[in-house]
Amino acid sequence: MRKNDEEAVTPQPTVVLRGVQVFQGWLDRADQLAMLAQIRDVVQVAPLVQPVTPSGRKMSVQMTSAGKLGWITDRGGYRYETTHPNGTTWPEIPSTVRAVWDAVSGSSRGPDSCLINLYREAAKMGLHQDRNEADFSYPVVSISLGDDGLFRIGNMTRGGTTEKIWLKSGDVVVMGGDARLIFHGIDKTRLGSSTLLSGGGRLNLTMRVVT
Ligand code: MD3
Ligand code: FE
Repeated sequence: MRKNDEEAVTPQPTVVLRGVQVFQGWLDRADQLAMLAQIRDVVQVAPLVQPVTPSGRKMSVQMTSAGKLGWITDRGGYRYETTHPNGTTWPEIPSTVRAVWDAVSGSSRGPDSCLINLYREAAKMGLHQDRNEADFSYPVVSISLGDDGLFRIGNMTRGGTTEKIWLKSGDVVVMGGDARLIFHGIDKTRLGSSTLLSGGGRLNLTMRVVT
């Protein structure tokens, strides 16, 4: 489709791994800084917390959310809630973050939730599926900011071979179709590989339709 046509041009991923689409360098440095400024405003209202799994293990990432619903975990289980553990309503999803959803999701419905994960030092995330949402026909869109993260992609069931790709600051990942229920995780981050975050580390923003 030509650029001036009314319907949006469907962007093409730079890499596709097992159906997971990676848009490398989607955001330039100025875009990333503008997004980071909006994330700072979110975190002032809804501070990052160190979550605990239902079995009582501390997660190594720090988390908060924006949007109508936020994903939380504690002794009570994995779930979405309408408020932060401190009782405040989650802030709105920042406009720069929402704009990425609109550009790459191919979905006419907006996201209910934006999970914000901060990886500092040795933080990582084990292989898991995202399945706390009601309808897996909607894609998940994720944005990487800051230090590089080693993203691991497995299969629709646990076990089997995996593939890895380093996600860099400004990369966008879309998991739609069959890839929506693929096992995935972050093995490690490359500390100091980016100067975007003043305290160092990696930020990941993940947008989802929940209900
Ligand atoms: C593939 N976060 O919060 S984002 C998560 O970088 C999560 O913080 C990782 O996995 C992070 O649940 C990976 C990329 C991602 C997000 C959701 C997916 C990949 C996905 C859902 C289905 C398949
Ligand atoms: Fe996930």
